[in-house]
Amino acid sequence: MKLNCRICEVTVQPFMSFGKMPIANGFLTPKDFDKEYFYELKPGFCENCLTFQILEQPDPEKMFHQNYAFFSRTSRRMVDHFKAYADWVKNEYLTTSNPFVVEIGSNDGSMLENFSKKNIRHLGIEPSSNVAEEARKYNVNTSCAFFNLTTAEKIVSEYGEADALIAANVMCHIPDLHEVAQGIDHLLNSMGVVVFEEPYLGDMIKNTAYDQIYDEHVYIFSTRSVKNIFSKYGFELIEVKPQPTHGGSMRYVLARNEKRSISKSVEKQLNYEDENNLHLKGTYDLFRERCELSRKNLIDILQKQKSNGRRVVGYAATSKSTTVLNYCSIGPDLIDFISDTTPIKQGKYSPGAHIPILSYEELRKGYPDSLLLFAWNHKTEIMEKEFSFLEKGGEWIVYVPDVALIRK
Ligand code: DWN
Ligand code: SAH
Repeated sequence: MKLNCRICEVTVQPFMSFGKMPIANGFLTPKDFDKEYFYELKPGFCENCLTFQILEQPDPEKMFHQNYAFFSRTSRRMVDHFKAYADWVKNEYLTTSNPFVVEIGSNDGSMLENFSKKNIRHLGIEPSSNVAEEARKYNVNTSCAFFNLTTAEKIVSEYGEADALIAANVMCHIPDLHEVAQGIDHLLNSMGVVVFEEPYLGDMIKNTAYDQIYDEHVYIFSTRSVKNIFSKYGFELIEVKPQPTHGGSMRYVLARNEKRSISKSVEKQLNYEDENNLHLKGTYDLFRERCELSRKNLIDILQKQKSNGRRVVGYAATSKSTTVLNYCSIGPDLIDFISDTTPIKQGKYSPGAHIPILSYEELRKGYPDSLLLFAWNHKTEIMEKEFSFLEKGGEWIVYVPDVALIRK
């Protein structure tokens, strides 16, 4: 089948396939097992516009709806991070007398509540109605919609132009970035800025963090790809700032051409990407080989645990874990259950692999021999919370950057 780049439309061949995948956040009950939806997860790298992307994606409405399972507030450190992010945007870019800021993918309002508390005019655009409803409990003005040109037109007619469009972990979820760029162009005033941060391609490749690839993440951006995409719409990249969040992210700042000065950070990051061969196809062939090795090592470790009669429980039913469990064919034979703090996931089963999801309280009733860390991006926060697990002789199984056991 001929597949085209979503950005520049040249033909792109997938460099690997992770096989058939379910909806990453499609937690389900046994009555729905036989109707479960699958698509083929196959990433490709466009050598023309240098954008890393998945070549088949389920319709957005299948992923983002009234039962969306991810709530940003499940990580205390992310809540702190969003406060610092919001303060930074305010200090750097909201310098007019009555600024207006729009966030897309505002989820449960963890970012925008920081503007709301300061009485700054704001609006969240969030298509998943359950998380949008949660945001309203924090006095966050939220509209339930997908961001596109039509949404931007409605915002401008109701509120006027915006000083900043901000986002975290959502730009990489939207297949039609041409519409997004047109919407942004319509929405922002002449000095307006776009600020967003997303998982960074350089970190994903360096750490073999293949679980960043799943249905919602249609793109994994590099500095070069972001610069290319938005340059078609009269926006230039004026700053990049690496972030430690979600296992390695990048914050991008864009402004209309020649309106603001360009920081040296952009050139520096572009050089880093060239030095690390992010523009070359061969990099992705090597990545595929490391994914295959990671899969082999993880299955080996879990099978050894099983043959030694050791009990393994998964820690956090992340979206990322759906790729790992299905790519490695890990099921309830190897993992007893996955513990997760999100009520909407509890009592259900993991997508595809059908491992039971139980509450955190269930885990605390009696630690297993081993915990498989699916939320490796929140390792610091989780290790602090679970220090007694290692003290009591437990061991962590981790797989990013390498498959390994952590013991006291
Ligand atoms: O881009 C996205 C990021 C921001 O969030 C989305 N596409 C979906 C989601 O990805 P994820 O599910 O991989 O996110 P996290 O933040 O790695 O995982 C959150 C899950 O982990 C939640 O279900 C809660 C759970 N968790 C837990 O059980 N105990 C998290 C922490 C920190 C904990 O201590
Ligand atoms: N910004 C939050 C949530 C990230 S999860 C955080 O970083 O924690 C991605 C979010 O983007 C979901 O809440 C999803 O419903 C939303 N989303 C998906 N497509 C969107 C679109 N086209 N416009 C706006 N939001 C979208």
